Amino acid sequence: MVYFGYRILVPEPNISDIPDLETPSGTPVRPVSFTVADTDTPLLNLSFSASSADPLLIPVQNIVFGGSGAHRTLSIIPTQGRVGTAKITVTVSDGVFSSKDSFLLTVGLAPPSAATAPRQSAIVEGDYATLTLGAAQRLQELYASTQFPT
Ligand SMILES: [Ca+2]
Repeated sequence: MVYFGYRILVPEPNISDIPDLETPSGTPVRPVSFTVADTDTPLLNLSFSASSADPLLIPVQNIVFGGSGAHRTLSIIPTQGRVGTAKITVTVSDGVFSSKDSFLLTVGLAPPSAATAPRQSAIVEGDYATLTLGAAQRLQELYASTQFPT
C-alpha cells in the first residue's frame, strides 16, 4: 500500500523581538510595542498568548495584549509587593503555526516615596504613631512628639 502525503505550506507568523524589561515593584510596565507579520494569514486572525516562568511575580492574567494589525502592545502588571525576575514568553499563532519570543522582566524595589503622615487627630501625647514608608514597603513606628508649647 502506498500513502500519498502532501503538505500545505503555511508560513508561520513572525513576531518582532521584545527587549528585556524592568519595572518597580507593583508598578505596571509601560505598554511595550511589538510588530507581527504573516504572509498568508490576515493579521486580524492572529491570536496571542503569554506564559510566565514565575506566576507569583507575574500572573498570566496580568499580561494583556492590545493594538491591532501589525502593531501590537503588551501590558504587564507585576504582583504588588513582589520583586524578582521572570521569563515571559509571548506566542503568536495563526491557528496552525506559531512563533514565540521570550524576554526577561525584572521587578525591582519600588522607588522611594514620601512617608505618609498619620492624621494628627490620631496622635495622642505620649502615644506611638505609625508611618507607612513606600520605599521599604513596611511599617515603621515613630514616637510621636510630645514637644507641646507650654
Ligand atoms: Ca500564516
